[in-house]
Amino acid sequence: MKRVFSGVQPTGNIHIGNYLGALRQFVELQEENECIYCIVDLHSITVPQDPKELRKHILDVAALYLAIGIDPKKSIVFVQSDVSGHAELSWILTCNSYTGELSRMTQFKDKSKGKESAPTGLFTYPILMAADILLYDTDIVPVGNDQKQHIEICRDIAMRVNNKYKDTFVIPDGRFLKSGARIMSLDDPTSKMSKSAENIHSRISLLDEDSKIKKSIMRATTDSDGEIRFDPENKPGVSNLLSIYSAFSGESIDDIVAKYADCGYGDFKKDLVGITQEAVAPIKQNFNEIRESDELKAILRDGAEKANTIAEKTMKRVKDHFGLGF
Ligand code: AQP
Repeated sequence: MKRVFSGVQPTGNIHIGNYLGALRQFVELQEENECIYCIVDLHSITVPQDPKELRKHILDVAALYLAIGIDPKKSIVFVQSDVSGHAELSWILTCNSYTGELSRMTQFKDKSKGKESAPTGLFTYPILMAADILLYDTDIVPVGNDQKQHIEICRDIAMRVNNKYKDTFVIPDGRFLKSGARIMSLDDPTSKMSKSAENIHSRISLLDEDSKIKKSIMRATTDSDGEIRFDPENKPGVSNLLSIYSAFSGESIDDIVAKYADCGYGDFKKDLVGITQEAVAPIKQNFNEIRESDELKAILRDGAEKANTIAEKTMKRVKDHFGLGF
């Protein structure tokens, strides 16, 4: 049995990119592994958050975890700031990482673009993520493609520590899906779909109303040549819609292209609207029931207790190996 860890930032409603790239793996993996799923609130404050909104989003993400099928009897579900080991280990790893390697992270470059000075937390984000993963002796990290670089730096730091001190950390592997690992923005298919993008029609949230899903897909950016073909370089908009269609329906891209060979974008988009609405309908229904129930907070408290028991063991080992304390 392998140990699995992953997390989502409570920076807004989970969108279909988060779901197709990462979250649907969470459900599948819990059947045969020991899974730990976290709501990474400490990561979310690397950019300013409204405290009231943040609290709401933490519970929304927790409810969405359960709504998509994460079973708290099989998996540990908890909030990152409830386990102090994340911040503690993060500092120890900070002392074993270099500004050079952090400066190469594309997420930092993107999020700090055009700013003379960026928040330090944005710069050290990958170290906190490494701490999240290493704290639980994680074997597998199911994430979207955008996290590849962060998994690499986590592995580098872990190997560096293992070489310098006694064997301390398990070296984790990222798990990336073939289909849906990078869903692009609907209004600008050259950048990834994101929770915090200003235009709400750039994404589809798992909690969107049917009418909003329809509007966002029907106005999604395509191109003027009218041919349904998978060509991410020259036809990023159509290719992105084909990826979403394939990830939700399970049909191969080639089969979908053949099916719509004689159709225009309008017919293809209309069918994609139906497929997407159908896929998120049960999640929305489950979410509304779970979000209102008293059980949600009890599940998070129980999850934090279980996570803390594992984290404390790792921290004891780390402190022993580093000679910290007495
Ligand atoms: N567009 C995407 N396609 C596929 N997977 C994606 N993920 C994120 N965007 C896509 C994966 O979802 C998981 C959770 O992501 P996150 O909440 O940690 O933060 P993020 O990567 O910063 O996601 P957003 O939605 O873009 O948030 P904001 O707007 O706040 O920056 C991760 O496994 C991620 O790979």
